[in-house]
Amino acid sequence: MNIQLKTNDLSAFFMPFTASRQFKKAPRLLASAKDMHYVTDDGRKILDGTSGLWCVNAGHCRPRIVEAIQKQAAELDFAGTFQMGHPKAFEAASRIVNIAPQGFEHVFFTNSGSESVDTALKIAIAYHRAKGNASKVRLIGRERGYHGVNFGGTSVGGIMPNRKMFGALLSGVDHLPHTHNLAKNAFSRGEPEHGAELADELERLVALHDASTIAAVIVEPVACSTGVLVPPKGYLKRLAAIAKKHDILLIFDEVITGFGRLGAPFAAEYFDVSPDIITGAKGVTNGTIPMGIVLMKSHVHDAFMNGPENVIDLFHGYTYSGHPIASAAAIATLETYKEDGLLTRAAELAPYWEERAHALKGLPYVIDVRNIGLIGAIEFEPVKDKPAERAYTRFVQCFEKGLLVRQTGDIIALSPPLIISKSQIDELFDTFTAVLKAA
Ligand code: PXG
Repeated sequence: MNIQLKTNDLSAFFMPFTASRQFKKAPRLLASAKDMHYVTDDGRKILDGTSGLWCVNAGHCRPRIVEAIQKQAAELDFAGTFQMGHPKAFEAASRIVNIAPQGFEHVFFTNSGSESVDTALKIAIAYHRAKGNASKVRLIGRERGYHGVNFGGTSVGGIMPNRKMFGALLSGVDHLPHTHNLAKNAFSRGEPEHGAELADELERLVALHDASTIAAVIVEPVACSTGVLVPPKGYLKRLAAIAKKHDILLIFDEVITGFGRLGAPFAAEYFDVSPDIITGAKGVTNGTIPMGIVLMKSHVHDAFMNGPENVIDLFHGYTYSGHPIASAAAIATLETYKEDGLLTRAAELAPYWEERAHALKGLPYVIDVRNIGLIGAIEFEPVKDKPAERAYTRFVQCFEKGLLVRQTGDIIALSPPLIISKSQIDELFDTFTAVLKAA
């Protein structure tokens, strides 16, 4: 038995999405956080330019949320929601539906974005079957899409390294092309001009497979994980029209764009597009307690309400669906968002954010700047034969200078908490500019 457990031993934790041997030689450890900042284990203050992992929309350790979690843990630690219930899960569901886009009247609870995506895909297939269209089973994703890491989400996802190690994945999946086009759209402010016609590729897939075999198409309204691909003007509307025409359910994966990131509660409202299903997670509890959501319109939900009343509606769910502590955290999070006006605050900050982001044009190796809402991305010219090296080096240099950014490939993504002040936006871009100039 190991009785001399070393608390500073980093070997036991097999870290997710991490170059862990490199990391463990020079770890970056965060010990505490408050509002816009982390504090490292050696006491350095770090400006959080990424809302943790795109989740801490109201800033860190907000008292109302902390207190709600503490109180709930002492009052009702666990109660299931299979053939049982507890009040907070119903209250959280009602409150989430209250801020959801029009027509979204029901919510299924999960524990993560990945689970929300797999739940949404299963619901889409089951929906068609319940409506008597059992042949509608195919799922359409998009190249460069990220829908989490479970089998369904990996299958509809379009990021090669996330797929290649994991076998043939789900059958019956196809992909739309991604919308990234540096030649035509580099340095676009907000939605790029070119590429709406890429939505017509859904017609091509319908021609190939026939609509009678296709259950759903899933896209991120803004593809964030892959390095922030903002949809071309008109693209999402065109995609929605084609999906509707063929009775294909449209799923917006709003795990990142939900809860105010673009300046509207959900991206569906921002883009004025009405999907059938919306997946969410992250911001629903401000990142505090794992929780995911699958919002759906009544026609989707009601398709499951036609069987005998004594038979389970949907044979799907998780032990922790609607967990009491997550539910309490969600309620307190929504109250905090409301109190601080955070679900729309990004709209006020977006013009200033855009100005500061695009001022990076012309700095060494910067080949694109993209932005929407309170999201920004800077793409670098790769170092020859060393993909991702340029952006990774800058990520480390930013951290050393007290700024947390997120690196993916040769792209740096920025997505600060929605409470950020203008002077903190200045601080973020001043630090980032200094790093880029020094390189
Ligand atoms: N869908 C989308 C659109 C996401 O962005 C997931 C599903 C999966 O969520 P979970 O909770 O299972 O991780 C995500 C997650 C990054 C980054 O830095 C992005 C995510 C997660 C971690 C890092 O880009 N997105």
